[in-house]
Amino acid sequence: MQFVDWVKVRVKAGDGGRGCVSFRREKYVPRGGPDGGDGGRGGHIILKATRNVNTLIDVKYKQYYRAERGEHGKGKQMHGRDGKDLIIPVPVGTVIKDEQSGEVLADLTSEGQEFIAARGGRGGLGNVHFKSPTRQAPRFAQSGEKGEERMLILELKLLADVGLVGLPNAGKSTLLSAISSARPKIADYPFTTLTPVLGVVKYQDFRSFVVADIPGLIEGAHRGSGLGFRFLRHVERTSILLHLVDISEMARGDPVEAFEKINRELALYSPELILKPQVVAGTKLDIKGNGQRLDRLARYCNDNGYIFFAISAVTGEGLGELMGYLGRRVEEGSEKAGHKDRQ
Ligand SMILES: Nc1nc2c(ncn2[C@@H]2O[C@H](COP(=O)(O)OP(=O)(O)OP(=O)(O)O)[C@@H](O)[C@H]2O)c(=O)[nH]1
Ligand SMILES: [Mg+2]
Repeated sequence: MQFVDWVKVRVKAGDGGRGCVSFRREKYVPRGGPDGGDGGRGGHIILKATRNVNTLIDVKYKQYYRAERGEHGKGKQMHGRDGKDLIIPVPVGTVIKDEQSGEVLADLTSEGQEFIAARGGRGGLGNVHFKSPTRQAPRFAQSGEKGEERMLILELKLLADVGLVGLPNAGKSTLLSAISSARPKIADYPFTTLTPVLGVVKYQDFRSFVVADIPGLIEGAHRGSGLGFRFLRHVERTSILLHLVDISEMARGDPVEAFEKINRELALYSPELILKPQVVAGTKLDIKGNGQRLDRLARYCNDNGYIFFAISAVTGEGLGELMGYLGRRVEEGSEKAGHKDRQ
């Protein structure tokens, strides 16, 4: 299925129903007073976060949502029925912005969270409200208020604890499939992963954290080269980046250069991203060859204050230590944040 994480959508709440102009008719009462009821409220447009959807694709194809109008008021002081609210399901992690001002209106980070994106118009008052000593028979009523209409930008930013970054082919998806039940596509060519994939890593019996695998990054990614840039927003909310570097004998180029190249792209994309704590893992330890690349990267990390692990997603070597470490870091991070974003 197509992964859609950015859409523009127009929403229009329901108009309020008209108030009613009506007069009582009773036997033996020749001139009954006004009894026109109020119109109903128009339906709201409500965005609701749910885990049942993973992308914004439905919203993208619909493009325009309109809620029901309120019913008009009726005689005998009867209120018109309110218009039905229209609830649009969106994935958890959807950020809602006003298209015109760019202002963030809401950030739906937990299951079931709702946001009224456009308010239904109030119903108009019926003529029963407009009777006064000098005006016994008001022949008018209020019309209903217009429902709000606005253009929204919806942006999905996945909620994960750890984001995997690295060059294409570094072994990100293979790692994710080794540590979680997620099954991202894996292959021996760059840009195998076309859309982000989340996996839940279980460790120490009952604990878990979420890892996001995104497409590989290449030089120029921040300008739009390759696929990576489009998906970097999905690691913006992680608390740690796990930076993977291929240290196998099959890899080409200098591992330190590969590492720095990715970091330059991250910095150019967003200064915040580069300030996130980074843990480095040299991958494909099972085919490390003479180990020169591994040694070079390990020494660089040591000299530059990066925590370094060497792993093989194929044999499982080093994975236990790395996951235990990441789990502890994620926990510390969420304690510091006072569990603000995590529920
Ligand atoms: N021997 C060995 N091969 C590995 C290991 N990890 C990944 N590979 C191989 O490396 C190739 C690329 O792996 P992927 O996991 O698809 O790499 P990726 O980083 O997700 O690549 P993109 O999605 O293109 O960015 C595949 O052929 C994997 O089988 C490992 O630990 N050992
Ligand atoms: Mg991949």
